[in-house]
Amino acid sequence: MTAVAHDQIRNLTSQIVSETPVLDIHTHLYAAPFGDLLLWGPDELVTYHYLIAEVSRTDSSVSPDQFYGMSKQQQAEHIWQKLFIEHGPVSEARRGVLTALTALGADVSAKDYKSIREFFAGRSVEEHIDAVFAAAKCRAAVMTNDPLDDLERPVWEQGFKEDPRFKAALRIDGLLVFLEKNVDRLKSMGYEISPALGASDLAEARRFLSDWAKRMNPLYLAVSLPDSFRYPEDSITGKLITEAVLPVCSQMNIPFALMIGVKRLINPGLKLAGDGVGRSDVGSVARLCEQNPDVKFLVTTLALENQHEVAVTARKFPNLLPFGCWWFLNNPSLIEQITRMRMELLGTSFVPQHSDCRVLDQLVYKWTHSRPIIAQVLAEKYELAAGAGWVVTEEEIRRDVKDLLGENFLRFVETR
Ligand code: RAT
Ligand code: ZN
Repeated sequence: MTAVAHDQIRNLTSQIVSETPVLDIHTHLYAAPFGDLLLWGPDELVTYHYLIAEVSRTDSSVSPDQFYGMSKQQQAEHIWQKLFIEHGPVSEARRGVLTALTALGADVSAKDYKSIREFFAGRSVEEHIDAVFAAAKCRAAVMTNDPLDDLERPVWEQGFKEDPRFKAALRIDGLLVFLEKNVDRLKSMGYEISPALGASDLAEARRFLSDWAKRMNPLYLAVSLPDSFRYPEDSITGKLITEAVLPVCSQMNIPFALMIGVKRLINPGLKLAGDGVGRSDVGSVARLCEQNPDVKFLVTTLALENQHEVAVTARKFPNLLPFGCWWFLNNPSLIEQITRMRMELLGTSFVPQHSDCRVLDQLVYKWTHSRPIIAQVLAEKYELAAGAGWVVTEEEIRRDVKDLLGENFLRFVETR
């Protein structure tokens, strides 16, 4: 055992957090065999929907319709001009672009977007995946896999060579939230699920979930739900959760991930960039955990106001694992506040962050930005323990960091 001197705790913790490989438990990335579903490269990076929202309020001379009518290259050049050249890149999403470009070897100092684009030209996707995973020190990223996506489904049906850096998660919004839109698609896939949700529809929904869980071997089933979500609830979503999702999760021992608090399309013209946030009902999470002790729940909520209640609820339910600082919470000041509060209430028994990357290159910035914050909070807590007489050892720090950056999640998934 290597005791760490009080004045070394901070440096050593930072070093360990910065070098420990992370398992990223929620992304929108895909392995190479998924083809165009994997977004990568500078044009995708600069047109991330977080930046589309920012440019729409910074430059009103281009309407969202006009913006979406541009080519991807024109969109990227427009965003670069408005958000980087005409105004300082001080928002978290803009800083993220710079961090990623620089870490991947591009020179942003000339502020010339075309030369940055040029720098990446000619790379293969495989090379880029290797470069990004190495720079992000990421051991694996969990995808968001939707069997109702017509581009994605054939890849699963045909089969592909697995890349151990990409893990599956079965995303079920198409069934739980958008069933009405998907009745015909489900039928063409061999599942008769009418929104009336009679006994046979529910049996079919269970069959759909378990067939696809067998095919994908997902680490969890996942859904993103509005702030208005309640459990139990007499709605299509509520019935499907109670009668299909929970039984399948329990039988197959797969956790159910709920991402709660999105207000979809509060500005529809902005499309993917048009979603907002609302406060969720954490009492519903407590009821889910209490009434389904044999199901494991991964939960993240979008509103800052919900974070404390979720952490307190997790103290009461070992089958609840809070994760990540989701979307609008993925900002340094909020990550710090939320991580400190979670650590004070839960020790290390939570998952401090996930990236939510939609573009491969973002993996670098999301982790480069979060790691020092996690390290700082953790180091502060070790220093306090040391102040209270505890001899902090390097082994303890390494163990706890590994837990926070992946092992907590894996243990949770694996336990019965
Ligand atoms: O963070 C995001 O990019 C959002 O658009 C959503 O994808 C959200 O994370 C989700 O998974 O629904
Ligand atoms: Zn997401």
